[in-house]
Amino acid sequence: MKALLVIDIQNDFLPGGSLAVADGDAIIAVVNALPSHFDLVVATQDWHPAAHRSFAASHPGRQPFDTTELGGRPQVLWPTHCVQGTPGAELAAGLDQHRIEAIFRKGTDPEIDSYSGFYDNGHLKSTGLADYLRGRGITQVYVAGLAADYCVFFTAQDALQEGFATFLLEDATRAISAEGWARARAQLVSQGGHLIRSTDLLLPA
Ligand code: VGL
Ligand code: ZN
Repeated sequence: MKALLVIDIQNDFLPGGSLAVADGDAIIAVVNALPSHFDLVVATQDWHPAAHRSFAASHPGRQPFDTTELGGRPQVLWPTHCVQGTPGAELAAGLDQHRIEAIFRKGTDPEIDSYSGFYDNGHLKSTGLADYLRGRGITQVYVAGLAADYCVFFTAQDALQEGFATFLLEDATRAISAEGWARARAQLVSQGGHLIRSTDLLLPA
């Protein structure tokens, strides 16, 4: 059984948003065409409290995209984004949500960031996504959404680690940093992940 994970397609990650991913809106039509190929569609939503420690605004004197440490881990300080209950945190209006059966929210603990849909960045707490997928008989996970080099990458990496056959839909994602994404995609391939395009879903298996 195959699941599509739709990662963080939220207003703040789209052009005009506070942590806009260049060309991020271009993936929406691609993602909207995917669900018919899947047994299950699940979404994630970055969902931060207003004073989240990953925000530069929570660190006086620091600027967005500076790096620091948080809980002993390297941390990029982000512009304030995806604050719980704000328009920027909503899934994109153009995203077709009718097949989305569950939405896993993450980044809710103010003290730790959470890129992956499965675990926080310290792998301290699970969102329950892995058990949910296993409970639905899922063995193959396909990942799409934003941003390629952060939440999509870490979600795909955890999916591999959880034992799912893992496919990243390259034309259904966009990155914050081209260099970061180049490193991340090489890492995924070295860990056994598959990089595919949505048109590959039309080919016989
Ligand atoms: C993301 C940075 C901070 C993402 C979320 O969805 O890729 N990136 N929070
Ligand atoms: Zn975030």
